[in-house]
Amino acid sequence: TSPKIKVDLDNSTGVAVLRMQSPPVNSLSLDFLTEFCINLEKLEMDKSCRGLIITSTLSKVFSAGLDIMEMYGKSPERCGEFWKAVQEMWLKLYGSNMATIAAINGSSPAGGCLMSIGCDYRIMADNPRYSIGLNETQLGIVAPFWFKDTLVNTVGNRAAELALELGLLYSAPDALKIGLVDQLVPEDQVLSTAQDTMSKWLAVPDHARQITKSMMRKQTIDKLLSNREADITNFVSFITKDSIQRSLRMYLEMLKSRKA
Ligand code: CO8
Repeated sequence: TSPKIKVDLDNSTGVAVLRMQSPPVNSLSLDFLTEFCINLEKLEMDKSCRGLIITSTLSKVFSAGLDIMEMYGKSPERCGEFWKAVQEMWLKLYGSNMATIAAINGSSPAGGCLMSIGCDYRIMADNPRYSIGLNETQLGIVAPFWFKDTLVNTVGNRAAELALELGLLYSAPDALKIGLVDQLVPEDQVLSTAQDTMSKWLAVPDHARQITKSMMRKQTIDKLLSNREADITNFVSFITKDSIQRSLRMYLEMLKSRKA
């Protein structure tokens, strides 16, 4: 199978661009997440890499979030393995020592939004047709506490409460209004703006930036680290329930029928 992720590290700037290239929608399957984590780990250990930009090669979609097929009709063991990989992706990204920027060049629902808010800064294409948000409740599922914590850390408690309870997907302009993204730029400038912005982040001494980032995020990360097994058990028992499986099936059917 061809790689779902392509990484280019520019040794002169110390900036890596990670491109998600898994059609049709960069959904986060177990394979995708495993590949993502391996790449992140490699960059994290590479002393010459100081900044990471995450973007998509697909037109219109950054990432559709977790692969719903990984949560539908799968064994509890497999669901547990999948969830562990989702946790790992978030732990590695949210806790990265690198400066991280999401160059959001398309829609970014649910897990795609989690990946975006796991970065230090978000630049989104100024296209009202693209949306971003944690829409879990609309699928009849519940965003776990660490999704919630990451959102609260990004937009504050009240905006997070509204966003999560209603499962809101925000258009790019609305996402900017609530601070879910930091900047909108024309679609063809998303990556170049991310590169320019990165040079500002990298002008700050690494050690000071890293300690500060850890100060801001450590508590949130430690909360998952000390509850990892319980969080997996919780996910598996929730997602394998008949009622939740029915909700997911209805949502999948809705997704398919929408195209016609
Ligand atoms: N997983 C699997 N397949 C998907 C997903 C997905 N997340 N999203 C889209 N697909 C499939 C579609 O069904 C379609 O399949 P097919 O071609 O066989 O009909 C194909 O990908 C293309 O999709 P679209 O035609 O919809 O593509 P568009 O370009 O029109 O739209 C979007 C792209 C906007 C990304 C749209 O596909 C969309 O909204 N997708 C759904 C996104 C979503 O709601 N994701 C939620 C995933 S759940 C999650 O990430 C967090 C879960 C937390 C779990 C907590 C439990 C306790």
